Amino acid sequence: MATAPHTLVSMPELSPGVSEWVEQVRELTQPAKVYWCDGSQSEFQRIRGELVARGELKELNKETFPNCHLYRSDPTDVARVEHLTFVCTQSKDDAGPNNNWMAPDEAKAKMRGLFAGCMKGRTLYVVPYCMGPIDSPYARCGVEITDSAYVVLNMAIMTRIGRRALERIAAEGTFVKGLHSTGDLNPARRFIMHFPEELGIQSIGSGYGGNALLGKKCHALRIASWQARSEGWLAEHMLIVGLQSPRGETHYVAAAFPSACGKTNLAMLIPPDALPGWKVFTVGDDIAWLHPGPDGRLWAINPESGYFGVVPGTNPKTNKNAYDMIRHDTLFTNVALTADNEPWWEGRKDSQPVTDWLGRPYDPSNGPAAHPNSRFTVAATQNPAYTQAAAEPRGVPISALIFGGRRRELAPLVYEARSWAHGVLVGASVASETTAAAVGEVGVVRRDPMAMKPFAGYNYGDYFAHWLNVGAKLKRPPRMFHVNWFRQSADGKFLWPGFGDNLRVLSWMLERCANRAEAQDTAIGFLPRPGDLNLQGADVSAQAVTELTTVDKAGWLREVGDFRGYLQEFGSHTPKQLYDELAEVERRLKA
Ligand code: GTP
Ligand code: SPV
Ligand code: MN
Repeated sequence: MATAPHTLVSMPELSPGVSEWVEQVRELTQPAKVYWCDGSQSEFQRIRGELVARGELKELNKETFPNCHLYRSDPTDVARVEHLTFVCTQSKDDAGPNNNWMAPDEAKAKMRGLFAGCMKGRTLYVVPYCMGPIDSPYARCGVEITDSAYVVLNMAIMTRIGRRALERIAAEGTFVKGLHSTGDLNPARRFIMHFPEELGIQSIGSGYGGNALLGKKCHALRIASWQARSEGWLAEHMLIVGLQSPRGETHYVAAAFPSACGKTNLAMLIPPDALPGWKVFTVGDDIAWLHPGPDGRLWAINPESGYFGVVPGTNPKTNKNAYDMIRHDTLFTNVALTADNEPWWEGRKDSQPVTDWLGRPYDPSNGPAAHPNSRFTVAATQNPAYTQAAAEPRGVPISALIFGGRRRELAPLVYEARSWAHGVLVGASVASETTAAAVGEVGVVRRDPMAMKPFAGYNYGDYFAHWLNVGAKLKRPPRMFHVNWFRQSADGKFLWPGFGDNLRVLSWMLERCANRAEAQDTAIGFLPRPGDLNLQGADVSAQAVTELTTVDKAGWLREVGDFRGYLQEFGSHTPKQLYDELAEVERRLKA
């Protein structure tokens, strides 16, 4: 077979700009070896084999979970660390009160000290990657340098890595520089630093998820949101899903929910039997890059090529697509094991754990068997609902934007905003209970505008203004909605069945978009009356539906006051239009 001419050029020769930076990092970190990842299947298998041989990765049951492996992270390193994540802009005001800030020079000096000699005896991997379809004008490239082979495997699944990404970098001349080392995994020496003005990321002391897979939250959200602001687009914590109705119309919607609040599940939902004729297509499960298109609509690409998804709760009833998808060729992190060497997690009902996520014999008094933030890493193409639209260079047109949170109380099942500006207010007012996706207390309601509290790479006041500006450019803006799948009754039970049944809410939204569905006009927006939702065959009481579609005026008046106080934290950065929209909601609540 003839060799393609471009493979005659070695990877370091392909991009002198990248080579020069790799050389600087090599001098600083002093690895035993430097290895450039070409992104081939054979390379992936070799690196995975080396991890298995070193005992860092455990092969799972070959018959029932072929090509699946378990990785146990350091027990102190199991989630994102928001308190150790910084946005380092020249001006503190640019990072805003929503971010931890450090002056760039101070941050670099601190990180230089930590990176000095940190790769002694280790391999330095150079991972060129592309976020988005490689031939998309909206895709952006970066290079992650890491000393973690586990990170390399994850990046290989989650992004498009290797030679083609490097070729694009060589042609474009710019790339995001991401430097990562697991360091000594000591939380006291763990920092995730962002330098948006220089397109730089430096991360040390963690090997886990969003802290270490730098293409994901660090690049595709924090750095990208900064770039998107000056370039007129949006980088968001959103799933993208296509819904084909029984009429044969396909609409794409994008939805922002905070971490561990249902994006992966909604992106691949299975229609309930009572709603025949619907088809669901997953474009993305975590991140959307949204661009105003020449046709006046908003278009979305998924910059990722895989899913780093929450394992607990996944079973054939909640999410059969995900359950089937992770039966083969999947990297599991921090799950438990059965006696048959199968992965096990809370919510997997068909077997029992014998070993917990820490490798100890399972004892319920030690807490859950799988870590609540245990994750699967899997190629998007393994999803039964995967669509080729995810590889479409121009992306997909968005008919509706959805915001949501995990709220026991107050927020109804669904409501629709009156306009784009009102929708920005609705998105900005998202509040949600904290989850195990980040270190810290779980179940505390906090403000999480557009589900971007941990990820907006600049001042939230400026971010809200940017959202308003993007909408003003759209001739055919998507409708905007807010949902809450997590309302609870007084005895702590979910009022709404969720998962596949969420299609009942989505179908109402699409009917609203087509001006075919009715609604009640309330102070907070348009809500379905119970009769406007298709609830045929749904396991939900009439009383619960009434509760889910009622606006608690006193509660909402308190919410408005609380939210106004929150907006004031951003001082003069908060756009006046947002206060005007809030005043209008308040006026209606008092009317
Ligand atoms: P990140 O990957 O952290 O950004 O999270 P995500 O938003 O993709 O969350 P995911 O879909 O993984 O869901 C997190 C948890 O919420 C899982 O344990 C799910 O089983 C549960 N969940 C998802 N959708 C629903 C729902 O509609 N109702 C209920 N009750 N639980 C849900
Ligand atoms: C999240 O926390 O929102 C995730 C997982 O999607 S992580 O990659 O760790 O950010
Ligand atoms: Mn996420």
